Amino acid sequence: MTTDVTDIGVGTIRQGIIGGGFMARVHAGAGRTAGAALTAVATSTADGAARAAHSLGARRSAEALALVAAGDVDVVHICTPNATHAALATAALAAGKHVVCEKPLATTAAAARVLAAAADEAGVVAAVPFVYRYHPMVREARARIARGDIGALLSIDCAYLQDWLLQPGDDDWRADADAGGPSRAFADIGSHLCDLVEFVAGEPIVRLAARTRRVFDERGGRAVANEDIAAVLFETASGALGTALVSQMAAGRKNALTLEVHGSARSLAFAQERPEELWVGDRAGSQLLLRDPATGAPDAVRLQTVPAGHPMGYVDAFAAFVADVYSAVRGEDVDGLPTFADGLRAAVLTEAVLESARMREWVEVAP
Ligand code: SOE
Repeated sequence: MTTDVTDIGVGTIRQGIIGGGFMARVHAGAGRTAGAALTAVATSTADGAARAAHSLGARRSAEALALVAAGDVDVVHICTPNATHAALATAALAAGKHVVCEKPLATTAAAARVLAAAADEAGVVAAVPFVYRYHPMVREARARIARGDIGALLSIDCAYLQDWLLQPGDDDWRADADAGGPSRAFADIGSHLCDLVEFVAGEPIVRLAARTRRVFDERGGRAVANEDIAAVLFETASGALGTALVSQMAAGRKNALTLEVHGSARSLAFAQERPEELWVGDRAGSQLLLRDPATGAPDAVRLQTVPAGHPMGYVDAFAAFVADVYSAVRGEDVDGLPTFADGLRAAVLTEAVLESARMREWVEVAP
């Protein structure tokens, strides 16, 4: 890592962000919390970049390809529409930069595979924000499963439900297959869900059967070619059976990611909108565990920045993710960092879902 010592501290990581929307704001805030300096922001237009640089507090605006090569940027954060990820990440890796690329890493598994290989080759830190891994109670669930608390894994019941595309007039670039890719609901939020299933359960999904549904063929006067809803049956390596419902049209549900894992001894349930809690299901009496750095598993405790009773949430999880990226950039070992290999995994699962839905068949997924 090179550092410009003229006006920022030695060792300060210099962040460059491409994109000016909601996620760019989240990445900038998380970078600030992690002690980074935001040196440059790029968007698709010079005016947009200047506005975004001002509102995010960057030192300057830039053009995207200039930003990835800039000498005053150590880590490039890519927060642009899905179809642009692969080219920007490729350019950043070629310039020797560390990269944080929003999910989906690419709109095809083939392109994601090339990126994962390029990241390995470059020997840099290349991460994808599967940010829900960074809720302390998710780490608590993962640690309990790893140490055998729930017994043998039997079944998994999970969902990711939103309602922001409920109406025919609701539109977004994600609904445009050219910008968003061939999958929408699954690539956008189902990818988070599958990542969490495999991360928490500690085993891969090995086969799945899916149906997808597009409720409106047109949004914003444009033809829609990707799905609003996906329902998936799956099986994990040890034979656990799972169900996953993914929808951007579930009225009243805003960001309802839920994961419930059933073992031969106990169950565990986490709900993203109630991130301070982990439900421990037991036939002899269930418990609602509250986040508490005094009692948690070490990996859950390390992500807690405030004492029990001071609610932590999405923004804290994102800050913890970015802090781990920067620790990895400094050469430290961090457990559970989602990398381009995990981005590739999500792309493979997304293609398996589309293929199964198209063929109306179970599809094998290589671990
Ligand atoms: C929109 O569906 C969105 O912002 C996703 O893109 C994010 O990944 C998810 O965390 C929340 O919903």
